[in-house]
Amino acid sequence: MTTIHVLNGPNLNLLGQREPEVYGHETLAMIESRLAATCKARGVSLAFRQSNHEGELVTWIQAAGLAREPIILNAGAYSHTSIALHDAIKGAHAHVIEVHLSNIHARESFRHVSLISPVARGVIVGFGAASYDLALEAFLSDRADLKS
Ligand code: CA2
Repeated sequence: MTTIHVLNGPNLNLLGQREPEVYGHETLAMIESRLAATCKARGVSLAFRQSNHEGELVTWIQAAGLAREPIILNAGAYSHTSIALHDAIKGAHAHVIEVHLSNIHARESFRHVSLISPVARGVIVGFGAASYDLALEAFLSDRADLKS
């Protein structure tokens, strides 16, 4: 069975507890349980993870990429800074949909550039927690990308 990986970067463990006006009221656990229900109904498995450590995200991206399993990635602030994550995606030929809860282009200028976007298959930003659901739907509706 195909596994879809959802990888979350630094500070996303705080979701729903602080800055709800920017990031909404849903916690990461709530997003995970909704995505898990969708995956179960559609016959794929879900690996949902969060880390505050860049190297751990690199390891997870490499493993999923080399296994030809798709990744939904919210790299948080590392999106704007991490050549390591960019190289991991490129090096492992990972199929990544980049997601952001907020519209990074409508915020501070330091958030306008993503080092993930040039190596992502697609980018979904600004729809709050629904950004994750939209990314999942994109993978599920393009089953050619999924390993059987
Ligand atoms: O909009 C997004 O999804 C971001 O990836 C969220 C990151 C931010 O650095 C990116 O520019 C855009 C921040 C995640 C931190 O989330 C928090 C949630 C609640 C309270 C504090 C931080």
